[in-house]
Amino acid sequence: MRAFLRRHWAGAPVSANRCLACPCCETTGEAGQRLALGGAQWVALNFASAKNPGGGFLGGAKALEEDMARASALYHCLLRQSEYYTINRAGNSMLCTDHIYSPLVPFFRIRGPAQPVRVPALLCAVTCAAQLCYTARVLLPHAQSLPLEDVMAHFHAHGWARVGRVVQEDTLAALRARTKEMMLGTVHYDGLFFQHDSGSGKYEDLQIKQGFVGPSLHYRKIEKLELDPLFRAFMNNALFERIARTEIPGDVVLYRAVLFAKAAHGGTHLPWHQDGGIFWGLSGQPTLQIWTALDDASAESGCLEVVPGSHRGGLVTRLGGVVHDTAARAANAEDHVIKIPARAGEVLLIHNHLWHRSGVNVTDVPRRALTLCLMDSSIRCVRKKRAPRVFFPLFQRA
Ligand SMILES: O=C(O)CCC(=O)C(=O)O
Repeated sequence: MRAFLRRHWAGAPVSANRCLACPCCETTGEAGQRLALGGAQWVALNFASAKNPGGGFLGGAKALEEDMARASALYHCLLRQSEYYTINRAGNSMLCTDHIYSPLVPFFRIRGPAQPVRVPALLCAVTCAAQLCYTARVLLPHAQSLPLEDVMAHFHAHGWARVGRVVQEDTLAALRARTKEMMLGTVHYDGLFFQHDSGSGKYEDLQIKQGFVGPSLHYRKIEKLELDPLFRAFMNNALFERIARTEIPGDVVLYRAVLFAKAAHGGTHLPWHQDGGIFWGLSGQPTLQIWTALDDASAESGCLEVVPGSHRGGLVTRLGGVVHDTAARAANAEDHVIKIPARAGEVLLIHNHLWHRSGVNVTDVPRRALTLCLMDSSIRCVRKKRAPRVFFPLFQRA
């Protein structure tokens, strides 16, 4: 038996699941089909989720494991190994050394559903938990046992809370580098959503529905970061799971993973707003957002500003989104606003209904932050105009 390995991890120049540096530039399924023709028995290494069979396959994610799941019967083989997933979901250790061996898995597609093959190739697969090994390093050691009681009490009372500075410097550097690669278009995933700065710094001048408009460091927003394996591994960390478990009873899914960026001497004013309402097209209202500073976010670079306690008033309009000037004046928002500067690596919690905003960046360095909105998997997409969204499963109960 021989083994082959696809390089798709942090730092590799990837586009979805294709390796630009590799001379053959094939997916695992493609390489397997080709090699199987030679008659030898090959083993494919599946760098995988330790908690979810197929990783984010059902939610449409596109890294190595998901690509293999779409091209083969591997997902069904993994579903039969429930003990492996039960143990890993329940375990406190962030390191996982076990693996699953699946002999003779039929690979019946080259890539997507449109490319079935006439004769399926039979490959063996070794499924190894790559992600948990990475999450062991994404946070500073004290994050594992960080007490959360006071943090959550502050969050409930004021609508926001400081979790603390918990992210490793090399993780921040990797996420910042990946952000830049996505903005410059050297790393690309189908389905990433971009919004460029307005140029004037005014929110009302933003162009909607333009998406990626070419290489630029002046994108204010990138959404669907769960498509990127590096961001996905970061958000899948044990501290965020502990936070989510304090608020969300069932399986935890991701409503959105968004980068909010303000380039050096750039950015766009983000007015008072709430994150929810009819506009979000959901059967329930999410309440938990985990915000991580990738750079220092000072008053000068456009840190978050909030009206403490405003979440208790619920949504200002049923539609949600921007809180209009009349409502802000009526509530004397300017008398109550506080700025929340944050250091790179610091994590904040933001209630979806808290009035929050941020300004432009007048410093020489960028200010980028990742915000994750988490919710219970029982909340459904109720939009009618397009097919309902399927939300990315982040933390599942055993
Ligand atoms: O970071 C920012 O500027 C805005 C963040 C935000 O609106 C959010 O996390 O919901």
